[in-house]
Amino acid sequence: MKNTNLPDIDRKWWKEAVFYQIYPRSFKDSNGDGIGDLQGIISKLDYIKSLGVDAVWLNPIYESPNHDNGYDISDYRAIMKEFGTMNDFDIMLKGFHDRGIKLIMDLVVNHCSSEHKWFQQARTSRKNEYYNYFHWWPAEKGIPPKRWSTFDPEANAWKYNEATNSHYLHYFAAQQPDLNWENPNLRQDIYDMMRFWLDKGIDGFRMDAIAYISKDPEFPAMPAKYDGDWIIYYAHGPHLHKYIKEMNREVLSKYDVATVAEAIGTVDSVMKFVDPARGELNMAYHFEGVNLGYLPNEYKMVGPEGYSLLEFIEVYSKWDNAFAKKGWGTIYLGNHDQPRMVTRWGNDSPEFRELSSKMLTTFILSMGGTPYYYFGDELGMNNIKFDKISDYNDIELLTNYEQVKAKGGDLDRFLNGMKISSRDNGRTPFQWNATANAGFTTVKPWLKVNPNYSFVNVEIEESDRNSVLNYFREMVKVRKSDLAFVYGKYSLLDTGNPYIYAYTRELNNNKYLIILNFHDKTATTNVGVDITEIKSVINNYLGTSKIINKSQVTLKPYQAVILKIK
Ligand code: TEU
Ligand code: CA
Repeated sequence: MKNTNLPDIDRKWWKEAVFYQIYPRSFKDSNGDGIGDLQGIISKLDYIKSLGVDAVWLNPIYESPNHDNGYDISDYRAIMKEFGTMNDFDIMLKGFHDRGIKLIMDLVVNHCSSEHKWFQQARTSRKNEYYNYFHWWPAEKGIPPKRWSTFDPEANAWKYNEATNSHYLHYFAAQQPDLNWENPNLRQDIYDMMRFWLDKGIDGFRMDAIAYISKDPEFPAMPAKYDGDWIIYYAHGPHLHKYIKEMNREVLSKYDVATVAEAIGTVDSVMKFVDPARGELNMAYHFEGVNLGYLPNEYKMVGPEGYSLLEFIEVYSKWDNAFAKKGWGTIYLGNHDQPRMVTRWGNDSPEFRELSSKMLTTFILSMGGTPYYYFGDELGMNNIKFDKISDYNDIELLTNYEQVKAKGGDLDRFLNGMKISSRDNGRTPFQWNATANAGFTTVKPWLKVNPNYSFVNVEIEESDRNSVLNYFREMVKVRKSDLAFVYGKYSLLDTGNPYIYAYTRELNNNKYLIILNFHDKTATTNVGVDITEIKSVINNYLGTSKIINKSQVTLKPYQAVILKIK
C-alpha cells in the first residue's frame, strides 16, 4: 500500500474497506429447501475471502414472516428459522473474523413486523403498555390525514384496527407497522437490541430507512410543497437527528464500528447524518444516482432513451465534492433494491455484458466514498427479465402491479419496464457452477435462477484469467495498492463528453487517470495533458493497441483504463 503517511487525514478502517453485500436468501442453500442460509454462507467463506473484500453487509437474517424478505422483523434477537440458528450465526461471525473480514448487519427500526410481540400486544387495547410503541390515529377523530405507503395496494399508509378503534401507520406494507420513536421506552428497547448484537462482536450496522423514523405525532396535513415527493417529507421528521445523536451517545460511541445510513434526500439533508462534528453516523448512501433515468410520475420506468451519462457524471461529481469537504459517502450501483448493474447502467447484450461489467466495476472501485459491491455483480450477472407476473416475489412489485391494474393502466407496459428496474432482478440465486440450479440448491429455488448460469458462474470464471470475476479481484487490488483511490482528490476531465467519463484521483505525488467509455461505440476524449509516457494500471481489453495520442485517448466500446501519471 502506497501513500500511508497521511498526517492530515483521519484514517478509518471503514473508509478504506471494500464492502461486499450478500442477500442471504440467494447466496447458497445448504439444506435443500431452495432458500439460501447461514450454513451456505459458512461453506463459501473462502470464496468471499478470495475476492479480497474487507467487510460484508448481510441483509436481515432475523426472525420474520418474510412479507418483505426479512425487512419485517418479528424477533430482533433470533435468527430466521429458514436461515439457521444463533449457533450458526456465531460460527459464521467467527469464520468471517478468522479471515480478517468484518461483518455489518441490517438494522431495521423504522418499522417491525405486525407479528412482533410488541404489535401483537399493542393492537389488543389502547391501554396496553405497547400501544404507544406504534403510531395511531383514533377513529373518533375522523379519517386520518393522507399518508402514502410504498408497499400497499391502495398506497394508503393507515390501516384500521378494530380492537383499538384506531388506524395504525405503515409507510411500507400493512405487515410493517411503523415504530413510534417519540416513546423513550421504545428507543431504549432498540438500543438494548443494538448492544446485544454489538456485544456479540459484529462490526456495525447498515441502517434501513433510517431517515423516516421521526414523525410529527399530530400528523398535520402534508405541506403542499411535498406533493408528489412524500418520500422527502418522510425523510425530514422533526426529531430525526435528536434520535440519531442519542443513539450515538448511548450505543455507537461505545464501540469501534461502522454505520451507514440509507438516507434519501438532498446533499444538505444527507450531510447531517455524517458530518463528524454532529456525532451521528459514519457513511450514507444517496439515491440520486440510482434513480436517474426514470420517467416522472411513474413507478421505476426507464424512458426509451435510457439515462444520460452527462447527468450521471453530474450527480456523482456533486456528491463526491460534497463529501470531499466533510463527512463520508459511499459508492454503489447495485443492491437488493436495484436491478443488476450491468443491465441498468451497462449493456447486457452477449457482445458487451462482460466488458461493460468490468467497466462499471472500474468505476465503483476507483471513485471516492466506500464501495458497496453487490454479490453476483463480480460474475457479471444480469437481469433475468421475467415475462409473467407469477414469476415475481417482491412485495413492492406486486403491490405496484395491483395499483396499475386497479387504475386500468397498461400492464404490458408495466411488465416491460420491470424487466429493467424490478428488485427481483437483483435477487435471483447466485450462480456457482453449471450444474442444475447453478449449484445454488438441489431443489426448486425460491426465485428462478437466471438461465445464463451455464456460462455465467464462479466455476467457469475461476478458470478464465480474463473473466469478470478475476477482473473484479484485480480491481480490488488496484484500489488497495494506493490510498489515492480512497482519500485522493477527484477531478473531472473533459466535461461535456456524452460518452466518456474521465477523472483523476490524486494524493501526494501519485496521480491516476481513470477513463471509462459508457458507449457501445468507439469514443474519444481529450484529457488536456500529454500522457504519452504514462503507465497502464488496468485495462478491460486485452492487447496493447495504441489508444493514446498525446492528450487524446480513444477507447473501444465500454473500454475502461486506469493510467498512472506521476
Ligand atoms: O428500503 C427503503 C426504501 O425507501 C425503499 O422504498 C426503497 O427505496 C425501494 O425499495 C427502492 O425500490 C429499505 C430496504 O432496503 C428495502 O429492501 C425494504 O423493502 C424497505 O426498506 C422496507 O424495510
Ligand atoms: Ca436452506
